[in-house]
Amino acid sequence: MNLAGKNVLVIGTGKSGVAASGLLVSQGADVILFDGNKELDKEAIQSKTDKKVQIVLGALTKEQEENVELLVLSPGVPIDIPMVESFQKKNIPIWGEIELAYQFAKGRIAAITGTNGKTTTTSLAGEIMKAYYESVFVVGNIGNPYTDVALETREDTVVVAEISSFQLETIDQFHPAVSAILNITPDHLNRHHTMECYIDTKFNITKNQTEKEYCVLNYEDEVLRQRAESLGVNVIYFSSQRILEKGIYLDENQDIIWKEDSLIKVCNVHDLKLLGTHNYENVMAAVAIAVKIGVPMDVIRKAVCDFVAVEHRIEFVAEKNGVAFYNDSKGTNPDAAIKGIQAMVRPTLLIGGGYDKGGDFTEWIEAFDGKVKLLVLIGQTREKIAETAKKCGFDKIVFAESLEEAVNVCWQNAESGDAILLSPACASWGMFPNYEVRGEMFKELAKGI
Ligand code: UMA
Repeated sequence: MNLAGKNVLVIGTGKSGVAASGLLVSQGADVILFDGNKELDKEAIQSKTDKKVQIVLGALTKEQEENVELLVLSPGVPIDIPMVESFQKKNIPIWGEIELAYQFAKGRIAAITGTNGKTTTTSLAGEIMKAYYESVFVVGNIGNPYTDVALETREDTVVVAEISSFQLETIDQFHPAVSAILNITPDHLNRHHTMECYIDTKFNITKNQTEKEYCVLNYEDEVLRQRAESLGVNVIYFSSQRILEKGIYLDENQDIIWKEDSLIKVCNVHDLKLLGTHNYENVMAAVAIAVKIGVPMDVIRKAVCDFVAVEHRIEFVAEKNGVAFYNDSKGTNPDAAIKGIQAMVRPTLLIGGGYDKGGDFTEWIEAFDGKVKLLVLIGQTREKIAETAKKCGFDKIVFAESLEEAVNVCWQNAESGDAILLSPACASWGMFPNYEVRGEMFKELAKGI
């Protein structure tokens, strides 16, 4: 689409909206960058954007609304809010920030989605690509808007993109050469309403792929396996539980094996700096993606063995008087937080709770498995989690008003040999702008003790 002189409305003044506005202005569009939150600091937003971008907070005028020719949405903006629906009714094209970037980007894309493991897999796939290709960009939900770099991409570029379900709601022609869906468990049900809708949205990642291209799927995820046959794309499975006829799997010797025409050992899990079966799955997915993009196995092997865990994901922070602090702020849903508690090998004082995404906490509490000495709850979900915990027979619960108070309560109750783990099973919103800020604060508090 030629955007010169077009009136474009961008909703959301976070990272994505700011980056999208920059790309649009560079293409000659007249841009309004809008945010529903009228309390935001307009000057601060303007300072991050081109001065040609008009910032509007709270509400648009009727004239501004009527002139819109293209709508660009930040990931955090649902497509079913009245404002977006009113443009939909007028047949105004609606692109997500990812779609906008795609329209102007060159090169091949490896796109990764799934409920959990996306960031680790994306980072690792990015590291593997960087070890072999000259022009590589790691973008998307990982925190780097694609629109920030779209114009720097070339024909030989490889873009590794972490794509959330929010971003998949608003793609149109976005077309990865290789896609991956790591797993699907309940998350973001307040946004997608039903599990069915959430699953459909995740599968959007393959919608423009052809039978010449690849989608990497977890064989052990029944939802993924059931849908695989109806996808018009080559499926490559990974499995941490069984030997596959074709694909990539973990064998009885803990070797990761790539099996296509012949059998190739990638590495043994003891060669990795990542811990836990969920991480071996992430590694297998990243390897499969890299093979299909065209990276030789010896390059992959070295990059995989050199890779260290990403920040905020079961990250060791410090040890004080024999008490270890772990930051798992990225445990933003029950399934991710289950991995967090499963990875603990010490009696654990666990900090949980946050924004309510409509999930159920039963399986998370059940995964405590006698390891949790004390559960300190913060945020909007604390009553809901406490009720669920009590139903499951767990009542060593304390409420705290802030993360600082939660850390102090844990510290006062900890003994040498214990772990203090922030793994909230909830998004940070309401108390923090994002999980990174929550994790950073936890690390500062832990180090300050
Ligand atoms: N806003 C409105 N109207 C609405 C909703 C939001 O105006 O109806 C405004 C808010 O007032 C706010 C702005 O939109 O000022 C925020 O936009 P945003 O939420 O899209 O935030 P960004 O800073 O652009 O960050 C987004 C992703 N955020 C979300 O998906 C919620 C970031 O993922 C991503 O890193 C970033 O784009 C870069 O592309 C974060 C995330 O929490 C990490 N993702 C979820 C997850 O991983 O579970 C999906």
